[in-house]
This record gives sequence, structure tokens and C-alpha cells, in this order.
Amino acid sequence: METVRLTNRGAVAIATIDNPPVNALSANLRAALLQAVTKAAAEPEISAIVIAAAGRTFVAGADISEFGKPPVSPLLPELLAAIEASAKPVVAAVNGAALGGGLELALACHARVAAPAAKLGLPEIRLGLIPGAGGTQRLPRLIGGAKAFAMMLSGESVSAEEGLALGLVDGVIAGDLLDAACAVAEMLAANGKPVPISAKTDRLNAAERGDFELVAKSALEKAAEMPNVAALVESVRNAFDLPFEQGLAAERALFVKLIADERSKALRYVFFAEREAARVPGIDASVKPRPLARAAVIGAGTMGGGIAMCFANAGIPVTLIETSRDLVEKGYARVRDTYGFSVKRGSLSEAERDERMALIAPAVGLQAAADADIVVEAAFEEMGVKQQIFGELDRIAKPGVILATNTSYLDIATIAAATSRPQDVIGLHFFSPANVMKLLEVVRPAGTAEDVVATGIALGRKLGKVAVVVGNCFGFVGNRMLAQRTRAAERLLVAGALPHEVDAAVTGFGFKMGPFAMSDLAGGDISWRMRKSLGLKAAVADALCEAGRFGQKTGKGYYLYPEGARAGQRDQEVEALIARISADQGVTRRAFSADEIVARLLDPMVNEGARILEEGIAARPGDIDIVWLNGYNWPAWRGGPMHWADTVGLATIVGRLEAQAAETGDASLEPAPLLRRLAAEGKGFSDLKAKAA
Ligand code: T1G
Repeated sequence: METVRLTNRGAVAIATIDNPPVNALSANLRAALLQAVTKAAAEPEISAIVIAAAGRTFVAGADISEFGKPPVSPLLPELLAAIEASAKPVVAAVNGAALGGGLELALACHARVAAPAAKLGLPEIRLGLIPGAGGTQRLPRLIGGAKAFAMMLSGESVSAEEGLALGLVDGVIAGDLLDAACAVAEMLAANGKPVPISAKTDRLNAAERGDFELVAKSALEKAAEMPNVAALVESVRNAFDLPFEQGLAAERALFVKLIADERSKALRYVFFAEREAARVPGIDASVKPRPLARAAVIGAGTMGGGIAMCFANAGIPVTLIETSRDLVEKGYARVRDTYGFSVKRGSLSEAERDERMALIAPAVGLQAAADADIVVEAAFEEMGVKQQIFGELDRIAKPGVILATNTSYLDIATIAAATSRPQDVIGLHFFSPANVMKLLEVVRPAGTAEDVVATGIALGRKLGKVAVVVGNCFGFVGNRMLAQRTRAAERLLVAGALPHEVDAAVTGFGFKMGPFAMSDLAGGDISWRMRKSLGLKAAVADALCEAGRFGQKTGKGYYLYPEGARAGQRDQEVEALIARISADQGVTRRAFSADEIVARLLDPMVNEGARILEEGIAARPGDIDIVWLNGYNWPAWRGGPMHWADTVGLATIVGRLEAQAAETGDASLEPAPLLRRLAAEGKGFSDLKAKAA
């Protein structure tokens, strides 16, 4: 199918880009657009050119799937140079998202008109890159160095109106965009082509330079570990210091170097993995979701309140149900307070808060769920309680209603068996705080109907979550792997590491917080209760809880929190306790390097991930990575546990696991068969194809 259609209106040629789904600038599209513009420029009866686009976007940028492959001419800078050098004026009709190379394309044109819904941005920073086709040179010349740098550093888009105010577009057209673009083109042809952006220097002045250097300094301080931030500073600085062509060449060199950087490869992997996770093998677009007009949440605790907020934030009326007026009022008040923090921070207006609170109806008793299309149970994590609730809901809810549980590890098939409609029961595992964390594990027991799974995915999208479909097992995907890390962390303490050393190694890897600081934040009593219910032991963690050291909420846990301090301080008492436990277990303590700590924590997680894939609990390695990025703050520029394992090399991980299994006698550390097979074949998880979850 042709990717560019060339038509004309009188003396104006119109090159319409049509490369579904988002008009990404593939090699074919670049060649076709160059050919169209060259042809139009050579036509004697043509006096000007409009570049337009079909579909919902203008141009979503370079084709990310081409990165890392051998470059194919014409490269984007070549195409843009030809457009800017065109003897006949070229006008961009920006109908929708103009992102990355799409905005760079528009900047190479001699004027830009936008539809009101258009979005304009340079999000390359989010892919570990910088704009690679003139964005760092043209944008500062058009809107000023400081504003341009801030826009490229955030990667945020601006609206058409904001673009107009910035001077990014010359007009916002509520009417027929193409008519307006043609009129501007004719006017430019009559009055003479304006100075191209690359030749403008008025914004490259000392004041702009000073503002830019200020924002650049603070950016460098914050993002020391990301080379693309330093590259962005250097490239925008070049816009001030070098002639355009030299600045462009330097930008390209920086961009090409970043394309090869592991961090950027990981971020580009995540971009596609996140979109692939939404595609569930065996459930295609023909499986229609059920209606989701009204919701009910059972349980007004922290999770239930947060889940109710998710519905209200998406504009879905939700009944928040408890067993007593006092409890539901408490939960409702907690929700109001949570919104209140957003209002105080300025991220929510009072009117929006009131609108959302009005969508949440506090109620007492399960009968209040009678008119809901979907019911999410977020009650006490105890099987008997859940079975009783689902049994009652079975008698109350309309036929076809989705009955969901937010359990974080209980067997959903057993919960479903408490009803006469197991096919309508599904797990919707939100992560605390539910109104903040992006991840939604959609847990499908074998008996769940396909359209119920499709509804779970559709709900995730409606709530602005990242939904990943996972199988029904203890801990599903995220918590099942977290349990391995928790065991490994406890084992490290007994073997010789101290809490602050383990946490420092983990934050040094890129996590926001280490496992022991996390435990003190969440409260060690929660996992202690679960260990006791499962008959599991963890010498250090149990000893701390038996001493009432639950963490921040008791002023001490693995660390001390004097006067409610948020950051924990080392506690000699705890370190002496750990040493005693090592002695009691006959362990001679030794030091561990940060690298060794990271390997001992993450290798067992990867091993569990391999088992999860073997059992079909996750359809593909990328789904596991998306779970960890969106539910546990795994650093995105590391790509996720399975991507990280591939960068380490599976044979290395197999060797380390075998050594650990031998050292500890813990058979669960023996490499999983899938891990062994891939390592033996010299492959990585990325070589696996999706299997039905
Ligand atoms: N390249 C390749 N494929 C892309 C793509 C891109 N730039 N953008 C989207 N897709 C695919 C996506 O994988 C999905 O595929 C389908 O299009 C729909 O996407 C030189 C170097 C435009 C806001 O970072 O932000 O230009 O799953 O589900 O929700 O300086 O796509 O259907 O097979 O996201 O409506 C810079 C990335 C690139 C923008 C639309 N541009 N895209 O959102 O659809 S680097 C970006 C988006 C660059 C230059 C630099 C969004 C969207 P599939 P979708 P959507």
C-alpha cells in the first residue's frame, strides 16, 4: 500500500502520509515522502507543498522497531534537509500527535498549522535517547533554549494551544485543517518563503543561554546515571555554540551512540513489551468485554478505598461497601483525605475532588452491590471470609456480573467454587496504593470465561492501568517472584550482610528502595502473619516481629526511626541480633560485595520467572518484566528481570544458581529446566515466543 499519496489543490501539492497505525517514519515512508516532495518541487505549476497525514496521528516519530538495524537511506535528517531546502514553501498540517521525528518533520517545514486535538512533543528521552533529526538544533531556535531543553528533558507533549503560545505552530485551526494549510502555503508562495528555522538566531541570545544553563545544571545533578541527559545538554549547548550544520552532525553522533547504549535498548524493549502485554494469546478483538457502567467494591480499607478511587477517577460510579456504617464512613473519609493531598499539591482541583467523591457511594451490606456490572472484593485476606462473601454475591448480583477478587495470593479457583458462576470470577490484583500504582494483574483461573478476561483488560485500560494477564497460582507472578527475593535477602543477613548493605546494593542497582527499607515501610507484621499462616520461618524477620519491631509504624524495624523519621538509621541492637542468629545457625559470617548481593537477590527471581513461563502462568518473558516495572519499581532502564537476565547471560546465571544451591542445600535454587535449556542453547528469554497464559 502506498505510504504517501500525492494530490494537488490548484497550485498546492498535498503529500498525505498514510502508514498505519501511527504513521511511524519507516524507511519506506521516508523514501516515499522524499520522492513526493522532490516531485512536487519539480512541477512547474506547483507553487507550494502541504504535508498532511491520514489516521489519528500526524506522525508518531521514527520507527522504533528499526533502531539497532542497519540504517536505510534516506535517513530522517536527509529527508528533513531536503524539505527545509525546498525552493517552494512546505507547510505541515498537524492533525494529531506529532512526536519525536514527527515533530522534527514539522519543524523542517516552513510553517505549521495544527488541529485543536494535536499534541506536539519530543519524547526521545523516555527511550534513553535524544532527538536525532534536528530537534535539539531547531527547537531552541524556534522557542528558546531553556523552554526547548525543558520540553526535551521531560519528553512531555504540549497541546496545540500551548504550541501556539510557544510559537511551535503558526495557527490552531478549528475548521478544515487542509484548507487552512493550503491557504498558508499559497500565502507563503506569494510572499516568499520565510527564513527556515535552521537559519534563525534571534533566540540564541545570552539571556536564553543563561536560562538554559540553569535548567541544564539541575538536570545533570538529578540524572547522573542516564547518559542521554548529558547528551541532551551537550547537544542543546551546541545549538548556541556551533553553526547549524555542525550542531546537527554532533547531534547525530550523540544519537547514534545512544542507540547502542544498553539503557536505551532496555527502554525500547519496554516500549514494545508494554504494548504486547495487552495482547492475550487466544483472546482477540472478537471477544467483546462485558459492560462496566457501574461498579461496587467490597471492603473500605486501604485497598478497597484505593480501588474505589480508581473507578471514580475513570468516571465510573462505584458503591463502596462495608459491614458497618462506622467502617464505611472511616473508609470514605480516608478516600476524601487522599484526594485532599492531591488538592493540596495542586494536582487536583476542589471541583474535580468533589466530582470524584460524588461518584463514590458509601453503603452497608452486600445487597448494595445488586446493580453493579462489576464487583471487586477487597476484604480481609482470609479464604473463609472471601468464600462467604462470594457465596452471598452469587445470590445478590445480576446474571453476567463480573465477580472479581483483589486477593494478592489466595487461590482464586477456590474462591470461584463458592459461587454457581465460576466462569464470571476473576482476579484483579491491584498494587498498593491502588490509586497510584499502574500495575493490574488480571488473574485468570482455568474456568474463567474469555470475555471476562477481556473485560479485565478493558477495565485496566479504562482505569489507566497497565494490565497483565497471569495464571492462577500462589502469588501469581509478581509476589511469587518477590517471595524468592525476600528469602534470598533473609539468607544474606544470616550469611554476613547487614540490612543497610543489602539495601544500598539494591538502590545502587536502580531500585528506589531496598527490601528492608520496603519492609519497614509496609510493616513487617503483614508478611509475618502470612508466614505463620503458611508455617514458614524467617529467623531474622520473625525475631524482629516477635520483639514488636514492625518498622516505621512502631518506630523501629530493621532500622531505627527516631521521632517518626522517614529514613531509617542503623541499629546496633538489630545487627547484634543478626550476629546471634548467624552463630545459632553455626554460620561464619562473611562480607558480600554489592554485585554479589544483587546476584543473590535477583538470580532466584529470574529462576522463578523461568518456572512461571514453564507453567504458562505468564505468556511471555516481557509480561513478567512489565509486572516488575509497574508493580515493584524495577528500574525501567534495566528492562525488567528477564531482560536483565539476558544482558547478564543465562549461562552465568545458571552457574551462580548451581553454586548457591550447593552452598545452601536449597533445592529451589537449582536452575529451572527452561533456564538450563536456554543457557545450553546459548539463547535468552527474548528468544521465546508467546504461549497462552
Ligand atoms: N515506532 C514504531 N511503532 C510504533 C511507534 C513508533 N514510533 N509508536 C507507536 N507504535 C506502534 C505501537 O507499538 C503499537 O503497535 C501501535 O503503533 C499503536 O501504538 C529520530 C529517534 C503515538 C501516542 O516515542 O507514544 O522519533 O501494538 O498502542 O495508545 O528524533 O504510540 O499495534 O503492534 O501506543 O494510540 C519517538 C511513541 C520515537 C512515540 C499513540 N516517538 N508512540 O498511542 O497507540 S523515536 C515516540 C506513542 C524518534 C527521532 C527519534 C504512542 C502514540 P501494535 P499505541 P496509542
